[in-house]
Amino acid sequence: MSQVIIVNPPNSNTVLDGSVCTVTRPEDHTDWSNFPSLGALTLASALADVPGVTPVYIDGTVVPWPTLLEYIDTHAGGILAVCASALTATYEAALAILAHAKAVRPAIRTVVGNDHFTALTERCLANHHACVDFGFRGNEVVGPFRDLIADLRLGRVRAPAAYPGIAVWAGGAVVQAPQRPEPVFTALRHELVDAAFDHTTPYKANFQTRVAPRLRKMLGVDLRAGMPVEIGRGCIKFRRDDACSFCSIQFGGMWKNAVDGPEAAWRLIEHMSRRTYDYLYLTADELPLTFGALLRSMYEQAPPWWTGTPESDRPVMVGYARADGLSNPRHAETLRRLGVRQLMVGLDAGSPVSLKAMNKPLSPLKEADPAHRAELMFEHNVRAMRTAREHGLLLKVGFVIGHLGMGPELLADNIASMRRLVDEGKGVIASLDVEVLSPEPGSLDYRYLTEPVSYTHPPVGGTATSSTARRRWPTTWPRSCPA
Ligand code: B12
Ligand code: SF4
Repeated sequence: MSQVIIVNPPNSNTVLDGSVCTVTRPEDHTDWSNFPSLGALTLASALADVPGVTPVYIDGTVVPWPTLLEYIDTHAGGILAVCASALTATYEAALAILAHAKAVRPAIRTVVGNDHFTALTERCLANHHACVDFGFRGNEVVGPFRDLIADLRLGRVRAPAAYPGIAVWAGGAVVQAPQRPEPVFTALRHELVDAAFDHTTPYKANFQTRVAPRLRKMLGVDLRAGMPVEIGRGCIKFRRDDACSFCSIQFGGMWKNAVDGPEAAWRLIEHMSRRTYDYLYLTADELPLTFGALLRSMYEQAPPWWTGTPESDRPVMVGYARADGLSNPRHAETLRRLGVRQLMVGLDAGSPVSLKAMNKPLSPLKEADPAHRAELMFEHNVRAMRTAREHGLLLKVGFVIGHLGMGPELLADNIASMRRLVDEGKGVIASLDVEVLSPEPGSLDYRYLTEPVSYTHPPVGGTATSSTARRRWPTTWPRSCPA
């Protein structure tokens, strides 16, 4: 059997000297290394039935760095491929792992995927093709990744078109194959989590010290263990390729994807809760506006095992929502009835100029007086907090402060607006995460800083669901902006 290692690297700054911390420090991140990495488990599970291949799941956020590298040293002779998931914060660590594998045994093949690679494919391959043999862009790549590994096991590699979503360095240039749609992968093989290393013990220990006490205090529930659950992925704003300017989520070829209806969603939730996970982290980037129909039909078709379980014994769900989705009481009620107790919500506060600069509104501001629209959005946020309070939902509020072109006056305006909102949210805001803008690769802000002022936002795939939108940044800023 050949081993194929799927590794979720730790944040680079935690393991590599000189690598800067560009995100919240892991020790300050309440959800850090509390539960299995769904992306890595998905890819490992997809390989479980490939003949001659043993998938090896390693989460570098709980397995110590020297142990991880040592595993590659010890098993080098039997390793077919090392595959790493790369976010911007983890990309350098991912490269170090792949370079290590190549140094130990050059015949080991290396594969990389996830948001950082998707956003910066050209640059990653141009600069690092010495240690990256294959990359995959976007989310819908599980099938092609499995096909690639199966072919590598047979000692062959076909042309890129055989692996939709792949990107390779060939003849001094990047060669890519467009993504194709595929269903959300749900056949998870949980036994892989502890097959090579005991991940569960540290996950549970972290969960018990970070998440469980907080939820006990705020909701009065005792929780055992957490697990991310993907009933859908996407955000309503991706539909028109109109993400907030700081958003670095790479949706790839499909702006939204979901499991096949309410029964499939319930099956997944039942599967998780039967495995004693009682804190389910719904990974969808936005729930009420993007997946409203699915959530409503889940509520209408709730299975007997769920309706027959007392509310206090049901798993607690957490997820993401836009404030304007939550301000609708119908949405809040559906979420609450489905067992969602906590929501991560980005607040849309600020001056009209700031809202526009961050591309926050769902519909264009031009339709009405911008100041009036900003006030309406503010009201939406106040209503969202009121509705959440009425339905017993706790909010983890996020706010990005700063945007390109912001000056002292706008900063003061935004802080004042934010403070008003926080006052309104007393008793319903469980935690507040205020981040200073740090444009990450893949975001509009990053592209604005690194590419010409006007550009075409390229679709990753060629599917019907991707769109091409030409977006122009204001070349003249209002007087209060220095740019
Ligand atoms: C849930 C989540 C978390 C959870 C992870 C839970 C878990 N253990 O699984 C927690 C809260 C722990 C977390 C932590 C972090 N996260 Co996070 N997270 C998400 C979120 C909302 C969903 C990810 C997810 O599970 N999706 C479902 C799974 C199945 O998909 P996936 O992981 O994307 O993997 C698929 C593809 O990407 C691809 N793929 C992924 N890896 C690989 C590797 C190979 C070889 C191949 C072929 C394919 C491939 O195939 C997979 C199957 O479809 C995303 C937003 C988003 N929509 O992506 C942010 C997001 C990925 N996180 C982000 C960040 C910044 C972080 C942190 C760095 C934050 C911090 N301060 O430390 C840490 C990193 C932790 C680490 N080292 O792993 C950013 C990344 C931005 C960027 N450009 O890099 C995102 C996009 C959110 C955002 N915009 O801020 N996160
Ligand atoms: S920041 Fe949130 S609301 Fe804005 S585009 Fe990204 S996921 Fe959607």
